[in-house]
Amino acid sequence: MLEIARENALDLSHSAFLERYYDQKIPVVLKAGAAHWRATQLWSPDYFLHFFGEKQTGVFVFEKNEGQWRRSFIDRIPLSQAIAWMQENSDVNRKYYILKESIAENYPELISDFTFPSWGITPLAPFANLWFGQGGNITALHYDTIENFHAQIYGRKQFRLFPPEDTAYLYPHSARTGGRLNFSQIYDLDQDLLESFPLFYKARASLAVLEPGDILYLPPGWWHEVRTLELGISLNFWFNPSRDQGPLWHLLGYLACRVQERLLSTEEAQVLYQWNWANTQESAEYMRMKGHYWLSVLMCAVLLENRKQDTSAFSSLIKQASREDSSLIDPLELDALLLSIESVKATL
Ligand SMILES: O=C(O)CCC(=O)C(=O)O
Repeated sequence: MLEIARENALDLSHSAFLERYYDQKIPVVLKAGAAHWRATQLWSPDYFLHFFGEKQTGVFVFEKNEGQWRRSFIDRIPLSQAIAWMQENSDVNRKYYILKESIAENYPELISDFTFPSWGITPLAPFANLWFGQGGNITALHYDTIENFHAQIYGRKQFRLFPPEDTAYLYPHSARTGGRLNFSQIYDLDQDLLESFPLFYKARASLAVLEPGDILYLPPGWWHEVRTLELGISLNFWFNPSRDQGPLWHLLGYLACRVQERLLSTEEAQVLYQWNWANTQESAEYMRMKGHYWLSVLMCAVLLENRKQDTSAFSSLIKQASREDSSLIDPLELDALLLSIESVKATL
Protein backbone atom coordinates (compact mmCIF):
# COMPACT_ATOMS: atom_id res chain seq x y z
CA MET A 1 0.00 0.00 0.00
CA LEU A 2 1.24 3.52 -0.82
CA GLU A 3 1.64 6.28 1.78
CA ILE A 4 -0.23 9.55 1.40
CA ALA A 5 2.24 12.45 1.14
CA ARG A 6 3.03 14.11 4.48
CA GLU A 7 4.34 17.63 4.94
CA ASN A 8 5.30 19.37 8.11
CA ALA A 9 2.70 22.15 8.17
CA LEU A 10 5.11 24.71 9.63
CA ASP A 11 7.55 24.18 6.75
CA LEU A 12 5.03 24.23 3.91
CA SER A 13 4.46 27.60 2.26
CA HIS A 14 1.07 28.48 0.78
CA SER A 15 2.48 28.55 -2.71
CA ALA A 16 4.10 25.12 -2.26
CA PHE A 17 0.79 23.69 -1.01
CA LEU A 18 -1.13 25.20 -3.94
CA GLU A 19 1.39 24.08 -6.55
CA ARG A 20 2.16 20.58 -5.30
CA TYR A 21 -1.21 19.49 -3.97
CA TYR A 22 -4.24 21.77 -4.32
CA ASP A 23 -3.84 22.69 -7.98
CA GLN A 24 -3.02 19.11 -8.91
CA LYS A 25 -5.79 17.62 -6.77
CA ILE A 26 -3.40 15.43 -4.79
CA PRO A 27 -4.15 14.61 -1.15
CA VAL A 28 -1.63 15.44 1.56
CA VAL A 29 -1.38 15.21 5.33
CA LEU A 30 -0.44 18.59 6.80
CA LYS A 31 1.40 17.38 9.88
CA ALA A 32 0.47 19.35 13.00
CA GLY A 33 -1.45 21.89 10.87
CA ALA A 34 -4.06 22.19 13.64
CA ALA A 35 -1.73 21.66 16.61
CA HIS A 36 -2.01 25.30 17.69
CA TRP A 37 -5.83 25.41 17.72
CA ARG A 38 -7.61 25.75 21.06
CA ALA A 39 -9.72 22.82 19.85
CA THR A 40 -6.68 20.52 19.70
CA GLN A 41 -5.38 21.75 23.03
CA LEU A 42 -8.69 21.59 24.92
CA TRP A 43 -11.26 19.28 23.38
CA SER A 44 -11.71 15.78 24.78
CA PRO A 45 -14.73 13.65 25.71
CA ASP A 46 -14.53 15.08 29.26
CA TYR A 47 -14.45 18.64 27.93
CA PHE A 48 -17.62 18.04 25.89
CA LEU A 49 -19.28 16.30 28.85
CA HIS A 50 -18.49 19.21 31.11
CA PHE A 51 -19.58 22.05 28.81
CA PHE A 52 -22.13 20.49 26.45
CA GLY A 53 -23.49 17.40 28.24
CA GLU A 54 -27.07 18.70 28.05
CA LYS A 55 -26.96 19.51 24.36
CA GLN A 56 -29.12 17.40 22.03
CA THR A 57 -27.05 15.63 19.43
CA GLY A 58 -27.77 13.17 16.61
CA VAL A 59 -26.32 9.69 17.22
CA PHE A 60 -25.78 6.84 14.80
CA VAL A 61 -25.11 3.20 15.54
CA PHE A 62 -22.86 1.05 13.43
CA GLU A 63 -23.87 -2.60 13.85
CA LYS A 64 -22.79 -5.99 12.58
CA ASN A 65 -25.63 -8.37 11.73
CA GLU A 66 -25.04 -11.69 10.00
CA GLY A 67 -21.53 -10.60 9.05
CA GLN A 68 -22.68 -7.29 7.48
CA TRP A 69 -22.00 -3.86 8.97
CA ARG A 70 -24.80 -1.31 8.69
CA ARG A 71 -25.08 2.21 10.00
CA SER A 72 -28.38 3.69 11.13
CA PHE A 73 -29.58 6.83 12.87
CA ILE A 74 -30.81 6.34 16.45
CA ASP A 75 -32.16 9.72 17.56
CA ARG A 76 -31.24 13.11 18.90
CA ILE A 77 -30.32 12.59 22.56
CA PRO A 78 -28.30 14.48 25.22
CA LEU A 79 -24.59 14.44 24.39
CA SER A 80 -23.80 13.07 27.88
CA GLN A 81 -25.83 9.97 27.04
CA ALA A 82 -24.06 9.51 23.70
CA ILE A 83 -20.63 9.84 25.32
CA ALA A 84 -21.59 7.35 28.06
CA TRP A 85 -22.61 4.83 25.37
CA MET A 86 -19.29 5.34 23.58
CA GLN A 87 -17.26 4.98 26.77
CA GLU A 88 -19.14 2.09 28.34
CA ASN A 89 -20.12 -0.05 25.37
CA SER A 90 -17.99 -3.20 25.08
CA ASP A 91 -20.03 -4.95 22.36
CA VAL A 92 -17.60 -5.32 19.45
CA ASN A 93 -20.54 -5.53 17.02
CA ARG A 94 -22.00 -2.16 18.02
CA LYS A 95 -20.30 1.23 17.74
CA TYR A 96 -21.71 4.70 18.33
CA TYR A 97 -20.90 7.71 16.17
CA ILE A 98 -21.87 11.37 16.02
CA LEU A 99 -21.42 12.33 12.40
CA LYS A 100 -21.32 15.57 10.47
CA GLU A 101 -22.87 17.67 13.25
CA SER A 102 -22.83 21.19 11.90
CA ILE A 103 -20.75 23.41 14.18
CA ALA A 104 -22.56 26.57 13.06
CA GLU A 105 -25.97 25.09 13.85
CA ASN A 106 -25.25 22.95 16.89
CA TYR A 107 -22.04 24.17 18.53
CA PRO A 108 -21.68 27.87 17.65
CA GLU A 109 -19.85 28.30 21.00
CA LEU A 110 -16.92 26.36 19.53
CA ILE A 111 -16.33 28.45 16.42
CA SER A 112 -13.53 30.47 18.01
CA ASP A 113 -11.58 27.30 18.90
CA PHE A 114 -10.31 26.77 15.35
CA THR A 115 -9.76 28.53 12.04
CA PHE A 116 -10.35 27.47 8.46
CA PRO A 117 -7.00 25.93 7.39
CA SER A 118 -6.71 28.19 4.37
CA TRP A 119 -3.21 27.62 2.90
CA GLY A 120 -3.79 30.34 0.36
CA ILE A 121 -7.35 29.34 -0.55
CA THR A 122 -10.23 31.77 -0.14
CA PRO A 123 -13.15 29.42 0.26
CA LEU A 124 -16.76 30.09 -0.53
CA ALA A 125 -18.72 29.59 2.71
CA PRO A 126 -16.83 26.61 4.17
CA PHE A 127 -18.84 24.62 6.67
CA ALA A 128 -17.30 22.88 9.65
CA ASN A 129 -18.66 19.60 10.98
CA LEU A 130 -17.98 17.63 14.13
CA TRP A 131 -17.24 13.87 14.05
CA PHE A 132 -17.14 12.20 17.46
CA GLY A 133 -17.11 8.44 17.79
CA GLN A 134 -16.05 5.22 19.33
CA GLY A 135 -13.04 3.32 18.01
CA GLY A 136 -14.00 0.72 15.39
CA ASN A 137 -16.41 2.87 13.37
CA ILE A 138 -16.00 2.61 9.62
CA THR A 139 -17.27 5.21 7.18
CA ALA A 140 -17.69 3.16 4.01
CA LEU A 141 -15.75 3.82 0.83
CA HIS A 142 -17.17 6.84 -1.02
CA TYR A 143 -16.19 10.11 -2.62
CA ASP A 144 -17.46 13.66 -2.21
CA THR A 145 -17.81 16.23 -4.97
CA ILE A 146 -16.47 19.10 -2.91
CA GLU A 147 -13.08 20.14 -1.49
CA ASN A 148 -12.31 18.95 2.05
CA PHE A 149 -9.91 19.51 4.92
CA HIS A 150 -10.28 16.89 7.67
CA ALA A 151 -8.60 17.85 10.95
CA GLN A 152 -7.97 15.34 13.73
CA ILE A 153 -8.48 16.79 17.19
CA TYR A 154 -8.44 13.87 19.65
CA GLY A 155 -7.59 10.18 19.15
CA ARG A 156 -6.39 8.75 15.82
CA LYS A 157 -8.18 8.12 12.54
CA GLN A 158 -7.15 6.13 9.49
CA PHE A 159 -7.91 7.15 5.89
CA ARG A 160 -7.52 4.78 2.95
CA LEU A 161 -7.68 6.73 -0.31
CA PHE A 162 -8.03 5.80 -3.98
CA PRO A 163 -7.66 8.19 -6.93
CA PRO A 164 -10.70 9.08 -9.07
CA GLU A 165 -9.03 7.35 -12.03
CA ASP A 166 -9.46 3.99 -10.22
CA THR A 167 -13.24 4.27 -9.99
CA ALA A 168 -13.66 1.33 -12.38
CA TYR A 169 -12.11 -0.98 -9.76
CA LEU A 170 -14.15 0.28 -6.82
CA TYR A 171 -17.63 -0.98 -7.66
CA PRO A 172 -19.70 2.21 -7.27
CA HIS A 173 -23.42 1.68 -6.72
CA SER A 174 -25.62 2.14 -9.76
CA ALA A 175 -29.33 2.44 -10.46
CA ARG A 176 -29.32 -1.38 -10.51
CA THR A 177 -27.73 -1.90 -7.07
CA GLY A 178 -29.77 0.88 -5.52
CA GLY A 179 -27.22 2.49 -3.17
CA ARG A 180 -25.95 6.06 -3.30
CA LEU A 181 -23.98 6.51 -6.49
CA ASN A 182 -20.97 8.05 -4.76
CA PHE A 183 -20.63 5.00 -2.45
CA SER A 184 -18.92 1.70 -3.23
CA GLN A 185 -20.78 -1.59 -2.94
CA ILE A 186 -17.84 -2.80 -0.81
CA TYR A 187 -18.32 -2.07 2.88
CA ASP A 188 -15.33 -3.55 4.66
CA LEU A 189 -12.10 -3.32 2.66
CA ASP A 190 -10.34 -5.71 5.04
CA GLN A 191 -12.57 -8.66 4.10
CA ASP A 192 -11.47 -11.12 1.43
CA LEU A 193 -12.89 -9.43 -1.67
CA LEU A 194 -11.32 -11.61 -4.34
CA GLU A 195 -14.44 -13.56 -5.18
CA SER A 196 -17.09 -10.85 -5.03
CA PHE A 197 -15.03 -7.82 -6.09
CA PRO A 198 -11.97 -9.16 -7.94
CA LEU A 199 -11.06 -5.87 -9.64
CA PHE A 200 -10.67 -4.18 -6.27
CA TYR A 201 -7.11 -5.47 -6.02
CA LYS A 202 -6.13 -3.40 -9.06
CA ALA A 203 -7.03 -0.14 -7.31
CA ARG A 204 -4.12 1.90 -5.94
CA ALA A 205 -4.74 2.39 -2.22
CA SER A 206 -2.82 4.86 -0.12
CA LEU A 207 -2.99 5.13 3.61
CA ALA A 208 -2.67 7.84 6.24
CA VAL A 209 -3.16 7.71 9.98
CA LEU A 210 -4.02 11.14 11.38
CA GLU A 211 -2.73 11.99 14.87
CA PRO A 212 -4.27 14.82 16.92
CA GLY A 213 -3.33 18.11 15.23
CA ASP A 214 -2.93 16.64 11.71
CA ILE A 215 -5.02 17.86 8.78
CA LEU A 216 -5.74 15.86 5.64
CA TYR A 217 -6.37 17.76 2.41
CA LEU A 218 -8.83 15.56 0.47
CA PRO A 219 -9.60 16.73 -3.07
CA PRO A 220 -13.03 16.19 -4.66
CA GLY A 221 -13.50 12.84 -6.34
CA TRP A 222 -10.95 10.91 -4.25
CA TRP A 223 -12.49 7.75 -2.81
CA HIS A 224 -11.99 7.39 0.94
CA GLU A 225 -12.69 4.77 3.60
CA VAL A 226 -12.35 6.14 7.11
CA ARG A 227 -11.73 4.18 10.32
CA THR A 228 -11.94 5.68 13.78
CA LEU A 229 -9.07 3.87 15.52
CA GLU A 230 -9.93 4.89 19.07
CA LEU A 231 -12.45 7.17 20.79
CA GLY A 232 -11.90 10.28 18.73
CA ILE A 233 -12.99 13.77 17.75
CA SER A 234 -12.38 15.47 14.43
CA LEU A 235 -13.55 18.46 12.45
CA ASN A 236 -13.94 18.64 8.74
CA PHE A 237 -14.41 21.59 6.41
CA TRP A 238 -16.17 21.13 3.07
CA PHE A 239 -15.75 24.09 0.79
CA ASN A 240 -15.79 25.32 -2.77
CA PRO A 241 -13.01 27.55 -4.01
CA SER A 242 -13.85 31.12 -4.90
CA ARG A 243 -10.76 31.87 -6.93
CA ASP A 244 -11.60 33.52 -10.21
CA GLN A 245 -12.06 30.54 -12.46
CA GLY A 246 -11.68 32.31 -15.79
CA PRO A 247 -13.65 31.99 -19.01
CA LEU A 248 -14.44 28.30 -18.68
CA TRP A 249 -16.55 28.95 -15.62
CA HIS A 250 -18.64 31.51 -17.47
CA LEU A 251 -19.11 28.98 -20.18
CA LEU A 252 -20.06 26.38 -17.62
CA GLY A 253 -22.60 28.69 -16.02
CA TYR A 254 -24.15 29.34 -19.40
CA LEU A 255 -24.38 25.67 -20.26
CA ALA A 256 -25.69 24.73 -16.83
CA CYS A 257 -28.60 27.18 -17.18
CA ARG A 258 -29.52 25.90 -20.62
CA VAL A 259 -29.30 22.30 -19.52
CA GLN A 260 -31.38 22.82 -16.43
CA GLU A 261 -34.06 24.81 -18.22
CA ARG A 262 -34.48 22.50 -21.11
CA LEU A 263 -33.22 19.01 -20.61
CA LEU A 264 -32.85 17.86 -17.10
CA SER A 265 -35.24 15.36 -15.53
CA THR A 266 -35.03 14.83 -11.77
CA GLU A 267 -33.33 11.49 -12.26
CA GLU A 268 -30.70 13.01 -14.51
CA ALA A 269 -30.18 15.95 -12.19
CA GLN A 270 -29.34 13.40 -9.54
CA VAL A 271 -26.92 11.56 -11.79
CA LEU A 272 -25.32 14.85 -12.73
CA TYR A 273 -24.93 15.86 -9.12
CA GLN A 274 -23.63 12.55 -7.87
CA TRP A 275 -21.38 11.69 -10.77
CA ASN A 276 -19.86 15.01 -11.50
CA TRP A 277 -16.18 15.55 -10.79
CA ALA A 278 -15.25 11.99 -9.89
CA ASN A 279 -16.69 10.19 -12.86
CA THR A 280 -16.89 13.03 -15.29
CA GLN A 281 -15.67 11.11 -18.26
CA GLU A 282 -18.14 8.28 -17.72
CA SER A 283 -20.94 10.76 -17.04
CA ALA A 284 -20.22 12.59 -20.29
CA GLU A 285 -20.31 9.33 -22.21
CA TYR A 286 -23.53 8.22 -20.44
CA MET A 287 -25.29 11.50 -21.22
CA ARG A 288 -24.12 11.38 -24.83
CA MET A 289 -25.53 7.88 -25.19
CA LYS A 290 -28.84 9.07 -23.79
CA GLY A 291 -28.88 11.79 -26.42
CA HIS A 292 -28.28 14.65 -23.98
CA TYR A 293 -25.48 16.35 -25.79
CA TRP A 294 -25.60 19.44 -23.65
CA LEU A 295 -25.13 17.49 -20.46
CA SER A 296 -22.29 15.71 -22.09
CA VAL A 297 -20.68 19.01 -23.01
CA LEU A 298 -21.12 20.26 -19.49
CA MET A 299 -19.38 17.19 -18.12
CA CYS A 300 -16.47 17.68 -20.48
CA ALA A 301 -16.15 21.27 -19.35
CA VAL A 302 -16.01 20.22 -15.71
CA LEU A 303 -13.49 17.59 -16.61
CA LEU A 304 -11.31 20.15 -18.31
CA GLU A 305 -11.43 22.55 -15.45
CA ASN A 306 -10.74 19.95 -12.79
CA ARG A 307 -8.25 17.70 -14.41
CA LYS A 308 -6.69 20.08 -16.93
CA GLN A 309 -6.98 17.32 -19.48
CA ASP A 310 -7.08 17.10 -23.23
CA THR A 311 -9.42 19.61 -24.83
CA SER A 312 -9.65 18.16 -28.32
CA ALA A 313 -13.05 16.48 -27.97
CA PHE A 314 -14.63 19.52 -26.44
CA SER A 315 -15.21 21.84 -29.41
CA SER A 316 -16.56 19.06 -31.56
CA LEU A 317 -19.01 18.08 -28.82
CA ILE A 318 -20.27 21.63 -28.64
CA LYS A 319 -20.77 21.75 -32.39
CA GLN A 320 -22.49 18.40 -32.34
CA ALA A 321 -24.75 19.53 -29.50
CA SER A 322 -25.84 22.64 -31.35
CA ARG A 323 -26.56 20.59 -34.48
CA GLU A 324 -28.75 18.28 -32.38
CA ASP A 325 -30.82 21.12 -30.98
CA SER A 326 -30.09 24.45 -32.59
CA SER A 327 -32.76 26.17 -30.51
CA LEU A 328 -30.52 25.79 -27.48
CA ILE A 329 -28.00 28.24 -28.78
CA ASP A 330 -27.98 30.70 -31.64
CA PRO A 331 -25.13 30.49 -34.14
CA LEU A 332 -23.60 33.78 -33.00
CA GLU A 333 -23.34 32.48 -29.48
CA LEU A 334 -21.91 29.25 -30.75
CA ASP A 335 -19.07 31.14 -32.37
CA ALA A 336 -18.46 33.04 -29.15
CA LEU A 337 -18.37 29.81 -27.20
CA LEU A 338 -15.96 28.19 -29.60
CA LEU A 339 -13.73 31.23 -29.39
CA SER A 340 -13.74 31.11 -25.63
CA ILE A 341 -12.80 27.42 -25.73
CA GLU A 342 -9.85 28.32 -27.91
CA SER A 343 -8.74 30.93 -25.39
CA VAL A 344 -9.13 28.43 -22.54
CA LYS A 345 -7.09 25.89 -24.48
CA ALA A 346 -4.34 28.43 -24.83
CA THR A 347 -4.12 28.81 -21.07
CA LEU A 348 -4.02 25.09 -20.22
O1 LIG B 1 -14.57 10.65 9.59
C1 LIG B 1 -15.37 9.93 9.03
O2 LIG B 1 -15.87 8.92 9.55
C2 LIG B 1 -15.77 10.24 7.61
C3 LIG B 1 -15.21 11.54 7.13
C4 LIG B 1 -15.49 11.83 5.69
O3 LIG B 1 -16.05 11.03 4.97
C5 LIG B 1 -15.07 13.12 5.14
O4 LIG B 1 -14.42 13.95 5.83
O5 LIG B 1 -15.39 13.35 3.94
